[in-house]
Amino acid sequence: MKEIGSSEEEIFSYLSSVREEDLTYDRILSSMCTRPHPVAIRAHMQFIETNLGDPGLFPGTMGLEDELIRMLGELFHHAGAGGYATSGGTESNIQALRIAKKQKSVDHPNVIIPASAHFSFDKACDMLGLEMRSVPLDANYRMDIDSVSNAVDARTAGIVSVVGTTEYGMIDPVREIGEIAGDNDIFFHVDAAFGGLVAPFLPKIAPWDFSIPSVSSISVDPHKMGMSTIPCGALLLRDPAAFGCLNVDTPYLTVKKECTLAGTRPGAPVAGAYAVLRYLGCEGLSAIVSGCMENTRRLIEGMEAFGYPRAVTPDVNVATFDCPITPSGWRVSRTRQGHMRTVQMPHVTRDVVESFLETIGESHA
Ligand code: 0PR
Repeated sequence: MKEIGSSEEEIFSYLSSVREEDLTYDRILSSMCTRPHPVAIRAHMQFIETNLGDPGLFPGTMGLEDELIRMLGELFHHAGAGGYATSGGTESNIQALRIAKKQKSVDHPNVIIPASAHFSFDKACDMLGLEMRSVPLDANYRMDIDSVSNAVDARTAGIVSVVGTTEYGMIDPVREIGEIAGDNDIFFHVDAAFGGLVAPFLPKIAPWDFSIPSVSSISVDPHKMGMSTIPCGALLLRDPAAFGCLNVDTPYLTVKKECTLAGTRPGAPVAGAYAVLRYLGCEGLSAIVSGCMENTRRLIEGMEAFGYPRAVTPDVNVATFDCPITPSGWRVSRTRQGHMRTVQMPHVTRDVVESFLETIGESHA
């Protein structure tokens, strides 16, 4: 740090130049984040100094967090769900597995996760000393039901399914896997970090949320398809009291116990998420999801016309292709199997899709 401070002008001109090095979302098809909605940005700025880590000082913001959780709980068919706003899917998944582990007091506990699970589960299992039993997928990249049955044993503390897999955009057979969890009385976590704000708005969809009695917890990230400011995830529990096993004493705070992973927690993205969900309502979110799904179908159709077949027909707005080329000037990613992976986020409009296909056409020619 310099001895003497710099002028604001100097700093902000430097910051502008740094920002210019960043990519803009226009040509990014590899991300599950998007430009935050203007309403989210406005609410975020209004709550910029709030800290949910000491909620007694910010009772208004704490109430807003409760309202956000209630909105999400209702959307997932359980208005009485407990929950709190996390920094994203990683924290939600870690916390869910902490609870699963605490509820099962056995030596060498294991958790069963699909091979498609996000790498946050590697982190969670490493931190928690859980054996991670990764089970294979079926031909459509969904968690294989029989493999789950075979992997369960007396030391299984949790089963995880994914709604909207990171790589292929698939929804696991939650009901069937839920039956296995229910029959064996095992904590069942649904990672809907991406799909939690997509699946409720899809026209034809099998139940996947708290409407399935054995679903214990759900993670969902407003900072992905909820167009909220980063960082905003949420962990919801069917039984709010189940958070109690994570409580630590916080003697000098305004609340005497805390179950969250982070201490200091920003209220700003919570306000952002609350505002954007309330502003859009189910109608607005449905319109956004149907646009993203329409763009996904158009991209698949366009790519196949060039001879690049889809890897699978996705359940949510993630399209993957057997396509070895990477169009210049665009960001796409590659799955572990080497497929081109694209995510049709709200910033990936119909015009963006057409322009992407044009570049593919030029590279193809
Ligand atoms: N669960 C699922 C199903 C996810 O897809 C993700 C992240 C997580 C959990 C973890 O969420 P956080 O990253 O919020 O902790 N999925 C994206 C991915 O890994 C995250 C991402 C977003 C990566 C934007 C890159 C990017 O540009 O691909």
